[in-house]
Amino acid sequence: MSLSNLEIANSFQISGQAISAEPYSCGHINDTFLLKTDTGEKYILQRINTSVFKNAEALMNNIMSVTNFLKEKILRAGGDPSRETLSIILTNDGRTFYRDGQDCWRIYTFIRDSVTLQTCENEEQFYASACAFGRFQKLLADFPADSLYESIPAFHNTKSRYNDFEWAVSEDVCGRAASVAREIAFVRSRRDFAATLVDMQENGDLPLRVTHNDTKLNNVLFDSSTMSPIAVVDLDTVMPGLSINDFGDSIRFGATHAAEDEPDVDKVHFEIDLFDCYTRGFLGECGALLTENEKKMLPVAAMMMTFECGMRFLTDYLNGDTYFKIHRENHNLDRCHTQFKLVSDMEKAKDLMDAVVRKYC
Ligand code: ADP
Ligand code: GN1
Ligand code: MG
Repeated sequence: MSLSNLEIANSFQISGQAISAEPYSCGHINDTFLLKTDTGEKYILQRINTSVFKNAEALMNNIMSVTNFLKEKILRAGGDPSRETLSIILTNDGRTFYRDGQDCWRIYTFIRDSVTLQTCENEEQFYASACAFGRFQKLLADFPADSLYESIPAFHNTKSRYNDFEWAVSEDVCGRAASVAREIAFVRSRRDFAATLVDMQENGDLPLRVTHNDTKLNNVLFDSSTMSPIAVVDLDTVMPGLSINDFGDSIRFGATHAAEDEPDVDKVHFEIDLFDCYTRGFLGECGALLTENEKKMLPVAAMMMTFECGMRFLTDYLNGDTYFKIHRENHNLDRCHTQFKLVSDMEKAKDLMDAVVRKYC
C-alpha cells in the first residue's frame, strides 16, 4: 500500500508534523503540493515524474550541486542564499529524495513572500524575468558542466524531436494523424529550419553552456510586495545546452498575452514590445558572455523553441497524450495551435526582432 502525502512528508527533516498538502501550480510533468506543518512552516512537496526523469538520484545530485554553487555566489554578492535559490530538505536518513514504490518525492523550503505569474501583466514584469534568467546564466557560467547528469537526453535537440514527430505520425497509434494533416504539413515544411541550431552547435558555431532549459515565466519567483525577481526555480532540466534556447523558451511562453493553451487561436499574438523588453533584460545581464553568433541567433532561437514545443505537443497528441498532463479533450492540440500561431507571427516579425537585438548589442 502506498503512503499518503503527509506520511511521506513526515519522512523528511521538516519542522513539526505535516498537517496538509494541497495541489499547487499547473506544471505539465511533476505534481506539486503546498505542504504545511503544525509549527506553521510551509514547504514545496513534489512527486517527481519518474517516467520522464528516469534517475531521480542523479537528478537530485544535479540540483544539489547547482544550488550549492549558486548559494556561494549569492552569499559573496551579499544576497540571501535561503531565498534566492532552492533549498533541498533531506529525508530523515539523509537522502535528497524519498522513494515510495515507483514514486520519488522531494521537499524544498517554501520561499516566503513570493508569487509566480502565468502571463505577465505588464512589460516591467517580463523585463524582470529576463534579468532573473540572464543572471542565472551568468552565475552558472563557470559551473563545471561535465559534472552534470543529462536529466533528459537530447532535450532541446530539435532535429531528434523532429524524428520523434515523424515516428509518431507513422505509428499513428490513436488514428489521429488524418485529422491533423494541416498541422503535420506545418511541421514538415519547416524540417530544414528544425536543424539550424543543432547543426551550428555540432559544427562548433554555437557553444554549449550550463543552461536552465525550461525558462517559463512561472519558473521565476517574484517578491510579493515589490514584484522584483527573487529566484529561478524548477531546476530539473539544468544541463549543458544553448544559452539562446533559454532566451527562446522565455519568448515562446511570455511574449504574448495569451495562455499557452488558449483555445481561440485568434487571441494569440506575438508581441514585439514584450520581445523588446525581454531582450533588453536578458542581454543586460548576460550579453557580455555571448558570442556574436549567439546574439545574432536570438530571434531564430525564439522561433525554434516555439516550433519545437508546438511539435512536441503535436507529437504527444498523436501518441495519445502520454507525456504532458492534459485537463481536457484536445488539450495538447490547443497547445500546439497556440505555438504554431506564434511561430507564424514570429516569422513575419523576424526583421523587427533582428533590429531589436541589434539595438541592445
Ligand atoms: P512544475 O514542474 O510543476 O512546473 P515547479 O518546480 O516549477 O514545478 O513548481 C511549481 C510552482 O510552485 C512554481 O511555478 C512556483 O509557483 C512554486 N514554487 C516552486 N518552488 C517553490 C519554492 N521553493 N518556494 C515557493 N514557491 C515555489
Ligand atoms: C514542461 O514541467 P513544466 O510544465 O515546467 C516541459 C517543458 C515544456 C513545457 C511547456 C521536462 O514544463 O519542456 O516547454 O512543459 N518540461 C519537460 O509548457 O518536458
Ligand atoms: Mg515550473
